[in-house]
Amino acid sequence: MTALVERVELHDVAVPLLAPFRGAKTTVTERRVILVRLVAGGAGGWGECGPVPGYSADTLDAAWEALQAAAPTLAGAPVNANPPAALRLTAAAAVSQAAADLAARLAGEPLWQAMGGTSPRIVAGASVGLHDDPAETVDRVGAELAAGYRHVKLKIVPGRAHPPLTAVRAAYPDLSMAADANASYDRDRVAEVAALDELGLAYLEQPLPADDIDGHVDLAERMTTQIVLDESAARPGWREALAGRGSGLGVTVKPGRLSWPEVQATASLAGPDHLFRIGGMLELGVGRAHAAAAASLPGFALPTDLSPTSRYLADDVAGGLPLADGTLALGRRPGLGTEVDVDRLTAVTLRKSIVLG
Ligand code: OSB
Ligand code: MG
Repeated sequence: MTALVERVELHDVAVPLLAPFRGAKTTVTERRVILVRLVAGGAGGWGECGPVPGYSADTLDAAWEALQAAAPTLAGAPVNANPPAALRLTAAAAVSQAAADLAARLAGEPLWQAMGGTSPRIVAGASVGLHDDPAETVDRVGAELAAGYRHVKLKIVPGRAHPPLTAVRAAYPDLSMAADANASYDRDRVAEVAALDELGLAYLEQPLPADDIDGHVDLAERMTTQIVLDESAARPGWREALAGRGSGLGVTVKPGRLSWPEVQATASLAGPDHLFRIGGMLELGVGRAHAAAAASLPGFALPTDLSPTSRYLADDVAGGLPLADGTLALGRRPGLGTEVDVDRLTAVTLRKSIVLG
Protein backbone atom coordinates (compact mmCIF):
# COMPACT_ATOMS: atom_id res chain seq x y z
CA MET A 1 0.00 0.00 0.00
CA THR A 2 1.29 3.44 -0.89
CA ALA A 3 2.10 5.58 2.13
CA LEU A 4 0.38 8.96 2.53
CA VAL A 5 2.40 12.15 2.99
CA GLU A 6 2.00 13.28 6.61
CA ARG A 7 4.03 16.47 6.44
CA VAL A 8 5.44 18.82 3.80
CA GLU A 9 8.35 21.08 4.72
CA LEU A 10 9.87 23.85 2.61
CA HIS A 11 13.22 25.31 3.71
CA ASP A 12 14.57 28.33 1.82
CA VAL A 13 18.33 28.33 2.42
CA ALA A 14 21.41 30.23 1.28
CA VAL A 15 25.00 28.99 1.25
CA PRO A 16 28.02 30.94 -0.06
CA LEU A 17 30.37 29.46 -2.64
CA LEU A 18 34.03 29.07 -1.71
CA ALA A 19 34.91 31.22 -4.74
CA PRO A 20 32.85 32.94 -7.45
CA PHE A 21 32.05 30.59 -10.35
CA ARG A 22 32.24 32.56 -13.61
CA GLY A 23 30.47 31.47 -16.75
CA ALA A 24 29.87 33.29 -20.04
CA LYS A 25 26.61 34.87 -18.88
CA THR A 26 26.56 34.73 -15.10
CA THR A 27 28.81 34.59 -12.05
CA VAL A 28 27.53 32.51 -9.14
CA THR A 29 28.64 33.57 -5.65
CA GLU A 30 26.05 31.86 -3.47
CA ARG A 31 23.46 29.12 -3.84
CA ARG A 32 19.96 29.88 -2.73
CA VAL A 33 17.76 26.77 -2.83
CA ILE A 34 14.48 25.48 -1.43
CA LEU A 35 14.84 22.12 0.25
CA VAL A 36 11.63 20.09 0.18
CA ARG A 37 11.04 17.40 2.80
CA LEU A 38 8.15 14.93 2.62
CA VAL A 39 7.46 12.76 5.68
CA ALA A 40 5.58 9.44 5.77
CA GLY A 41 5.69 6.28 7.86
CA GLY A 42 8.52 7.52 10.07
CA ALA A 43 10.81 8.38 7.14
CA GLY A 44 11.65 11.68 5.46
CA GLY A 45 12.59 12.23 1.81
CA TRP A 46 14.48 15.26 0.51
CA GLY A 47 14.47 17.20 -2.73
CA GLU A 48 16.17 20.39 -3.87
CA CYS A 49 14.80 23.29 -5.92
CA GLY A 50 17.75 25.40 -7.06
CA PRO A 51 17.28 27.66 -10.09
CA VAL A 52 20.48 29.55 -10.98
CA PRO A 53 19.87 33.28 -11.67
CA GLY A 54 20.95 34.21 -15.20
CA TYR A 55 20.93 30.57 -16.29
CA SER A 56 17.69 28.86 -15.29
CA ALA A 57 14.37 29.51 -17.00
CA ASP A 58 12.63 29.88 -13.63
CA THR A 59 13.27 31.81 -10.40
CA LEU A 60 13.46 30.94 -6.73
CA ASP A 61 10.67 33.30 -5.68
CA ALA A 62 8.28 31.93 -8.30
CA ALA A 63 9.22 28.39 -7.25
CA TRP A 64 8.59 29.27 -3.58
CA GLU A 65 5.09 30.53 -4.42
CA ALA A 66 4.37 27.45 -6.55
CA LEU A 67 5.64 25.06 -3.87
CA GLN A 68 3.63 26.80 -1.17
CA ALA A 69 0.54 26.58 -3.34
CA ALA A 70 1.17 22.86 -4.02
CA ALA A 71 1.94 21.87 -0.41
CA PRO A 72 -1.70 21.44 0.73
CA THR A 73 -2.38 19.09 -2.20
CA LEU A 74 0.76 17.06 -1.49
CA ALA A 75 -0.06 16.71 2.23
CA GLY A 76 -2.33 13.71 2.76
CA ALA A 77 -1.83 12.40 -0.77
CA PRO A 78 0.04 9.20 -1.70
CA VAL A 79 3.83 9.48 -2.06
CA ASN A 80 4.23 10.05 -5.81
CA ALA A 81 7.34 10.79 -7.87
CA ASN A 82 5.11 12.39 -10.52
CA PRO A 83 4.79 15.97 -9.25
CA PRO A 84 1.53 17.98 -9.48
CA ALA A 85 1.02 19.29 -13.04
CA ALA A 86 1.06 22.90 -11.80
CA LEU A 87 4.75 22.59 -10.90
CA ARG A 88 7.46 23.16 -13.52
CA LEU A 89 11.22 22.77 -13.85
CA THR A 90 13.10 23.13 -10.54
CA ALA A 91 9.96 23.10 -8.35
CA ALA A 92 8.66 19.95 -10.05
CA ALA A 93 12.10 18.35 -9.74
CA ALA A 94 12.31 19.06 -6.00
CA VAL A 95 8.92 17.54 -5.16
CA SER A 96 9.63 14.53 -7.33
CA GLN A 97 13.04 14.07 -5.71
CA ALA A 98 11.62 14.22 -2.19
CA ALA A 99 8.92 11.66 -3.08
CA ALA A 100 11.41 9.31 -4.76
CA ASP A 101 13.86 9.54 -1.84
CA LEU A 102 11.02 8.93 0.62
CA ALA A 103 9.71 5.91 -1.33
CA ALA A 104 13.21 4.42 -1.55
CA ARG A 105 13.76 4.89 2.19
CA LEU A 106 10.40 3.28 2.99
CA ALA A 107 11.39 0.36 0.74
CA GLY A 108 14.84 0.15 2.34
CA GLU A 109 16.47 0.48 -1.06
CA PRO A 110 19.21 2.81 -2.37
CA LEU A 111 17.59 5.51 -4.53
CA TRP A 112 19.87 4.89 -7.51
CA GLN A 113 18.76 1.27 -7.65
CA ALA A 114 15.09 2.11 -7.07
CA MET A 115 15.28 4.48 -10.07
CA GLY A 116 16.80 1.85 -12.37
CA GLY A 117 20.45 2.76 -11.96
CA THR A 118 22.92 0.00 -12.66
CA SER A 119 26.32 1.53 -12.01
CA PRO A 120 27.40 1.75 -8.35
CA ARG A 121 30.09 4.30 -9.28
CA ILE A 122 29.87 7.24 -11.63
CA VAL A 123 32.62 9.23 -13.34
CA ALA A 124 33.06 12.53 -11.49
CA GLY A 125 33.85 15.83 -13.19
CA ALA A 126 35.26 19.18 -12.13
CA SER A 127 33.76 22.30 -13.73
CA VAL A 128 36.29 25.11 -13.99
CA GLY A 129 35.02 28.68 -14.34
CA LEU A 130 36.42 31.49 -16.48
CA HIS A 131 39.78 33.04 -15.53
CA ASP A 132 41.43 36.13 -17.01
CA ASP A 133 44.78 34.46 -17.63
CA PRO A 134 45.17 31.05 -19.38
CA ALA A 135 47.92 30.19 -16.87
CA GLU A 136 45.34 30.46 -14.07
CA THR A 137 43.11 27.99 -15.88
CA VAL A 138 46.03 25.57 -16.27
CA ASP A 139 46.82 25.91 -12.55
CA ARG A 140 43.18 25.32 -11.65
CA VAL A 141 43.05 22.19 -13.82
CA GLY A 142 46.31 20.98 -12.25
CA ALA A 143 44.76 21.38 -8.80
CA GLU A 144 41.67 19.41 -9.87
CA LEU A 145 43.84 16.57 -11.20
CA ALA A 146 45.86 16.58 -7.98
CA ALA A 147 42.58 16.35 -6.06
CA GLY A 148 41.73 13.18 -8.00
CA TYR A 149 39.49 14.31 -10.89
CA ARG A 150 40.00 12.63 -14.23
CA HIS A 151 37.61 14.80 -16.22
CA VAL A 152 37.30 18.59 -16.36
CA LYS A 153 34.82 20.91 -18.05
CA LEU A 154 36.08 24.40 -18.81
CA LYS A 155 33.83 27.43 -19.23
CA ILE A 156 34.56 29.35 -22.43
CA VAL A 157 33.54 32.65 -24.08
CA PRO A 158 33.66 33.73 -27.75
CA GLY A 159 36.92 35.32 -28.87
CA ARG A 160 38.82 33.99 -25.85
CA ALA A 161 38.24 30.24 -25.94
CA HIS A 162 41.39 29.05 -27.67
CA PRO A 163 44.19 30.38 -25.36
CA PRO A 164 43.05 28.62 -22.16
CA LEU A 165 41.95 25.45 -23.97
CA THR A 166 45.20 25.11 -25.94
CA ALA A 167 47.24 25.84 -22.79
CA VAL A 168 45.43 23.11 -20.85
CA ARG A 169 45.71 20.72 -23.80
CA ALA A 170 49.47 21.40 -24.06
CA ALA A 171 49.95 20.79 -20.32
CA TYR A 172 47.76 17.66 -20.27
CA PRO A 173 47.71 16.02 -23.73
CA ASP A 174 45.66 12.99 -22.66
CA LEU A 175 43.21 14.72 -20.33
CA SER A 176 39.48 14.11 -20.80
CA MET A 177 38.48 17.77 -21.12
CA ALA A 178 35.32 19.46 -22.32
CA ALA A 179 34.07 23.02 -22.83
CA ASP A 180 30.83 24.81 -21.92
CA ALA A 181 29.98 28.04 -23.79
CA ASN A 182 26.66 28.67 -21.99
CA ALA A 183 24.91 29.82 -25.17
CA SER A 184 27.39 32.65 -25.76
CA TYR A 185 28.13 32.15 -29.50
CA ASP A 186 25.72 32.84 -32.33
CA ARG A 187 25.36 31.73 -35.93
CA ASP A 188 27.75 34.45 -37.13
CA ARG A 189 30.51 32.72 -35.16
CA VAL A 190 30.02 29.07 -36.12
CA ALA A 191 33.43 29.01 -37.85
CA GLU A 192 34.96 29.94 -34.50
CA VAL A 193 33.00 27.14 -32.84
CA ALA A 194 34.03 24.64 -35.53
CA ALA A 195 37.69 25.57 -34.96
CA LEU A 196 37.40 24.03 -31.47
CA ASP A 197 37.43 20.62 -33.19
CA GLU A 198 41.24 20.55 -33.12
CA LEU A 199 41.30 20.46 -29.30
CA GLY A 200 40.06 16.91 -28.84
CA LEU A 201 37.23 17.90 -26.50
CA ALA A 202 35.16 15.13 -24.90
CA TYR A 203 32.11 17.30 -25.68
CA LEU A 204 31.17 20.92 -26.32
CA GLU A 205 28.18 22.13 -24.30
CA GLN A 206 25.60 24.62 -25.62
CA PRO A 207 27.61 26.86 -27.94
CA LEU A 208 24.51 28.53 -29.46
CA PRO A 209 21.43 30.26 -27.98
CA ALA A 210 18.87 28.17 -26.09
CA ASP A 211 16.21 28.60 -28.79
CA ASP A 212 18.55 27.52 -31.61
CA ILE A 213 18.28 23.72 -31.43
CA ASP A 214 18.52 23.53 -35.25
CA GLY A 215 21.86 25.34 -35.12
CA HIS A 216 23.13 22.68 -32.72
CA VAL A 217 21.88 19.90 -35.00
CA ASP A 218 23.88 21.50 -37.86
CA LEU A 219 27.00 21.86 -35.71
CA ALA A 220 26.73 18.23 -34.59
CA GLU A 221 26.72 17.15 -38.24
CA ARG A 222 29.58 19.44 -39.18
CA MET A 223 31.94 18.84 -36.22
CA THR A 224 33.82 15.81 -34.96
CA THR A 225 33.42 17.01 -31.38
CA GLN A 226 30.34 15.76 -29.56
CA ILE A 227 27.88 18.67 -29.24
CA VAL A 228 25.54 18.58 -26.21
CA LEU A 229 22.56 20.79 -25.39
CA ASP A 230 22.21 22.27 -21.91
CA GLU A 231 20.12 25.48 -21.83
CA SER A 232 18.14 24.23 -24.87
CA ALA A 233 17.12 21.14 -22.89
CA ALA A 234 15.09 23.38 -20.55
CA ARG A 235 12.98 24.54 -23.53
CA PRO A 236 9.83 22.75 -24.64
CA GLY A 237 10.26 20.63 -27.74
CA TRP A 238 13.87 19.54 -27.35
CA ARG A 239 12.97 15.86 -27.07
CA GLU A 240 10.95 16.00 -30.29
CA ALA A 241 13.75 17.87 -32.04
CA LEU A 242 16.16 15.13 -31.04
CA ALA A 243 13.88 12.26 -31.99
CA GLY A 244 13.26 13.51 -35.51
CA ARG A 245 16.71 14.85 -36.32
CA GLY A 246 20.08 13.80 -37.58
CA SER A 247 22.28 11.81 -35.33
CA GLY A 248 25.17 13.09 -33.31
CA LEU A 249 23.51 15.63 -31.04
CA GLY A 250 23.84 14.88 -27.33
CA VAL A 251 22.27 16.34 -24.20
CA THR A 252 23.35 17.40 -20.73
CA VAL A 253 20.47 16.32 -18.53
CA LYS A 254 20.07 18.31 -15.30
CA PRO A 255 18.09 16.31 -12.73
CA GLY A 256 17.55 19.61 -10.87
CA ARG A 257 15.06 20.72 -13.54
CA LEU A 258 13.30 17.42 -14.36
CA SER A 259 11.07 15.08 -12.36
CA TRP A 260 12.46 11.60 -11.75
CA PRO A 261 10.05 10.00 -14.26
CA GLU A 262 11.28 12.56 -16.84
CA VAL A 263 14.90 11.69 -16.05
CA GLN A 264 14.04 8.02 -16.59
CA ALA A 265 12.17 8.72 -19.83
CA THR A 266 15.06 10.84 -21.07
CA ALA A 267 17.59 8.11 -20.31
CA SER A 268 15.64 5.77 -22.56
CA LEU A 269 16.08 8.18 -25.53
CA ALA A 270 19.86 7.85 -25.35
CA GLY A 271 21.65 5.59 -27.79
CA PRO A 272 24.65 5.48 -30.08
CA ASP A 273 23.26 8.41 -32.11
CA HIS A 274 22.48 10.57 -29.10
CA LEU A 275 24.89 10.46 -26.19
CA PHE A 276 23.67 11.92 -22.91
CA ARG A 277 25.30 13.06 -19.70
CA ILE A 278 24.28 14.25 -16.25
CA GLY A 279 25.24 17.82 -15.46
CA GLY A 280 25.15 19.85 -12.27
CA MET A 281 23.89 23.24 -11.13
CA LEU A 282 26.21 23.67 -8.15
CA GLU A 283 23.69 21.86 -5.98
CA LEU A 284 23.75 21.42 -2.23
CA GLY A 285 24.29 17.85 -1.00
CA VAL A 286 20.63 16.85 -1.53
CA GLY A 287 20.42 17.88 -5.19
CA ARG A 288 23.91 16.60 -5.88
CA ALA A 289 23.05 13.15 -4.50
CA HIS A 290 19.93 12.99 -6.73
CA ALA A 291 22.05 13.97 -9.74
CA ALA A 292 24.64 11.33 -8.87
CA ALA A 293 21.91 8.68 -8.57
CA ALA A 294 20.61 9.69 -12.02
CA ALA A 295 24.09 9.30 -13.53
CA SER A 296 23.89 5.64 -12.56
CA LEU A 297 21.10 5.00 -15.09
CA PRO A 298 22.10 3.30 -18.34
CA GLY A 299 21.98 5.96 -21.04
CA PHE A 300 24.11 8.59 -19.34
CA ALA A 301 27.40 7.64 -20.93
CA LEU A 302 29.36 10.90 -21.12
CA PRO A 303 31.27 12.09 -18.02
CA THR A 304 29.30 14.10 -15.43
CA ASP A 305 29.84 17.55 -13.86
CA LEU A 306 29.49 15.96 -10.45
CA SER A 307 31.93 16.49 -7.60
CA PRO A 308 31.49 16.46 -3.83
CA THR A 309 29.85 19.75 -2.79
CA SER A 310 32.85 20.59 -0.57
CA ARG A 311 34.67 21.41 -3.82
CA TYR A 312 32.59 24.58 -4.29
CA LEU A 313 30.38 25.24 -1.24
CA ALA A 314 31.55 26.97 1.95
CA ASP A 315 28.87 25.12 3.92
CA ASP A 316 26.29 22.41 3.26
CA VAL A 317 23.33 20.80 4.96
CA ALA A 318 24.27 17.26 3.91
CA GLY A 319 27.55 15.46 3.41
CA GLY A 320 28.72 15.00 -0.17
CA LEU A 321 29.43 11.66 -1.79
CA PRO A 322 33.17 10.97 -1.49
CA LEU A 323 35.54 11.13 -4.49
CA ALA A 324 37.66 8.00 -5.09
CA ASP A 325 39.66 7.15 -8.22
CA GLY A 326 37.95 9.95 -10.14
CA THR A 327 34.54 8.48 -9.34
CA LEU A 328 31.72 8.96 -6.85
CA ALA A 329 30.51 5.84 -5.05
CA LEU A 330 26.72 5.70 -4.64
CA GLY A 331 26.75 3.28 -1.73
CA ARG A 332 24.20 0.87 -0.26
CA ARG A 333 22.31 3.10 2.18
CA PRO A 334 18.53 3.39 1.65
CA GLY A 335 17.38 6.51 -0.16
CA LEU A 336 19.68 9.32 -1.23
CA GLY A 337 22.71 8.01 0.62
CA THR A 338 23.26 11.29 2.46
CA GLU A 339 21.58 12.75 5.55
CA VAL A 340 20.51 16.33 6.23
CA ASP A 341 22.01 17.71 9.45
CA VAL A 342 19.20 19.59 11.24
CA ASP A 343 21.54 22.03 13.04
CA ARG A 344 23.30 22.98 9.84
CA LEU A 345 19.96 23.30 8.07
CA THR A 346 18.69 25.67 10.77
CA ALA A 347 21.87 27.73 10.55
CA VAL A 348 21.42 28.46 6.83
CA THR A 349 17.61 28.77 6.67
CA LEU A 350 16.08 32.13 5.66
CA ARG A 351 12.40 31.11 5.83
CA LYS A 352 10.44 27.91 6.15
CA SER A 353 6.92 26.63 5.74
CA ILE A 354 5.29 23.46 7.11
CA VAL A 355 2.00 21.89 6.06
CA LEU A 356 0.57 18.82 7.82
CA GLY A 357 -1.44 16.14 6.06
O1 OSB B 1 26.05 25.57 -17.56
O2 OSB B 1 26.37 23.61 -16.88
C1 OSB B 1 26.16 24.79 -16.63
C2 OSB B 1 26.52 25.37 -12.89
C3 OSB B 1 25.45 26.20 -12.64
C4 OSB B 1 24.65 26.58 -13.69
C5 OSB B 1 24.91 26.13 -14.98
C6 OSB B 1 25.98 25.30 -15.24
C7 OSB B 1 26.80 24.91 -14.18
C8 OSB B 1 27.94 24.05 -14.41
C9 OSB B 1 28.11 22.83 -13.56
O3 OSB B 1 28.75 24.28 -15.28
C10 OSB B 1 28.94 23.06 -12.36
C11 OSB B 1 28.69 22.07 -11.28
O4 OSB B 1 27.54 21.77 -10.94
O5 OSB B 1 29.67 21.58 -10.72
MG1 MG C 1 26.18 24.12 -19.17
